[in-house]
Amino acid sequence: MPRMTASEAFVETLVAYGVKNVFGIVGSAYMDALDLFPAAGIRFIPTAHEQGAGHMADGYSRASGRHGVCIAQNGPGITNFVTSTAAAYWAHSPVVVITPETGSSTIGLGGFQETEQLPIFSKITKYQAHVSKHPRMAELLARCFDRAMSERGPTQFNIPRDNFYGEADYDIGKPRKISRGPGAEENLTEAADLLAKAKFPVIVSGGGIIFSEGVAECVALAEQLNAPVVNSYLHNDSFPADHPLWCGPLGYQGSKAAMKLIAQADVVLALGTRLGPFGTLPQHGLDYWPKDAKIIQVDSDARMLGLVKQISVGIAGDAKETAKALQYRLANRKLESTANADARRKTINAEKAQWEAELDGWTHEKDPWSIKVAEDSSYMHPRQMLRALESAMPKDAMVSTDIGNICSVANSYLRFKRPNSMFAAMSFGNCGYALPAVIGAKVAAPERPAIAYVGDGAWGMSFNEILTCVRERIPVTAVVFHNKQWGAEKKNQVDFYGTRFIGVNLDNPSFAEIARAMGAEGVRVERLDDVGPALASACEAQKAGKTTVLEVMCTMELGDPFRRDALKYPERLLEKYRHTNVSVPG
Ligand SMILES: Cc1ncc(C[n+]2csc(CCOP(=O)(O)OP(=O)(O)O)c2C)c(N)n1
Ligand SMILES: [Mg+2]
Repeated sequence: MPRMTASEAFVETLVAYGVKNVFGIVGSAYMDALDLFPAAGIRFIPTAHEQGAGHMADGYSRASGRHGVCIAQNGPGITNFVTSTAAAYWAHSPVVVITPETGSSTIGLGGFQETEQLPIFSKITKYQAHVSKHPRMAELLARCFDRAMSERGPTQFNIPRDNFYGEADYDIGKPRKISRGPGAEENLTEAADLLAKAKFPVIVSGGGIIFSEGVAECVALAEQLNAPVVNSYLHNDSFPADHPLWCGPLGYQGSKAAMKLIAQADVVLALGTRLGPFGTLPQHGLDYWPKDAKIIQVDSDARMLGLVKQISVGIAGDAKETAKALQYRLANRKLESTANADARRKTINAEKAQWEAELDGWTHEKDPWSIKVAEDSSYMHPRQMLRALESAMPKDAMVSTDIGNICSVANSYLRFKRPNSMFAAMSFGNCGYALPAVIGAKVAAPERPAIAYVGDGAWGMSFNEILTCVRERIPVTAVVFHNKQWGAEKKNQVDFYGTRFIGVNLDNPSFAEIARAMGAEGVRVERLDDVGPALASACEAQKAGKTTVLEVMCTMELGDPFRRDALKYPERLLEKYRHTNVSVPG
């Protein structure tokens, strides 16, 4: 065990785990270690805000399949990581959040930049390590890396800042790749029996397929069963969209073809998905979840099995390994689904064709409020604009999406041929995710076009990171949907609160001009015909190191709301508020 300083042990552990990029904002707390980064071959990427750094680490890990790492100053720098860590938690991203803490000899005295940093993150991390003595530096940091990967989520490395100093004999860890198996024999046999007898099997391909690098195995199993494959919510890149068995995503603003097909299933194989409640809610008026079907759920976390949906068989396994094992068990067996394969293929094709035709014809939203606001506007219908972006999408693009009405509607228009291509804000659903996430993704895959879809409200929370793109020459394209409103929330006021608008209208400056002032390119797009060419040239400009903000002018029309499931019409009891009552339609 070589003798070294604690800072050296810290940096050497990062090197041992293959860390090449660390996102953060400088701070005295870890300056002794930071000073070593260049000599260690680690790029420190300074950001505009620590939340941005956390999302970048998340995007980096999602694009690369490797760890993302972020670091900041004790106290306020660390509390700025809360939202990004929660987002990474729900995206299952292996982000190592390094949180230097106030010095151990003065803790509790209320000195400078002090707060208890472990309780804050206790519910949004998979593991927390606290370095109480510097000789444990390397051991605990290595554990944070291993657990982030094996438990698929952020881990926290909390270190009182004085523990960056001192000497010891450190044993530098090596990454431990602990593979999960396909699940228990008896569960696999049960699942294979159900699948062999299924007349209309449907596969849900989830994030676990991406994380386990199991797309090829999922494709092989789908082909063996002639089973339509639907993507779990916001994992549109979990199955190749150009495959004949691909049917599109479930969930909010997802594919009607996917929903209508899964509704007919007698057996559902949910591969690598927790079947989260928000991702399986009724949509487009379709209550599609097949209540009488046998459900086989595969998840690497046994606690997710049967948590949300009733299941017939639960398999605690690695999605890829389970898909392989099932394929093996089904080979040379008589499969009921073979007999009617042609008919089912026809059904799949017909549903897909119908949905495409519906999308082509769905040029604008058809509710009375949307029709009225669009009539008075010369700007673009969001759906037409999203279709134009889809057609112009460059090959091999990575797209991050924010939380908002237009970003959500985009779900139907985002198709990918390969995994690690779509980075949505997942179930934590925080506005301000998409730009920093795609910046991190671009660092991980500089050769791929990187595009963020962001609403104008969410843009206000995150456009500071354009500074990072320019300063650090990380070229991305941001498509900002300028509709002058916090649209997703306004939709609730339209549908449930008698179109009384409170806090939802946005009087914005020109985001294209702001982008130019920040040193990026800024382009305002008002006409549908200009959308595709603008996206293409902005992505081309990435090759020359240029970041572009496309300010896309949209009407105020709004698609279906997020939370129809959770809102009620107001019913006030006090006289002074009675005028706000809205009577239930119909
Ligand atoms: C951090 C955060 N704050 C508030 C919300 C609640 N919220 C959800 S969608 C939304 C509106 C988004 O507006 P915008 O980004 O302009 O997109 P649009 O809906 O107009 O397309 C808000 C405020 C949230 N999800 N995250
Ligand atoms: Mg908006």
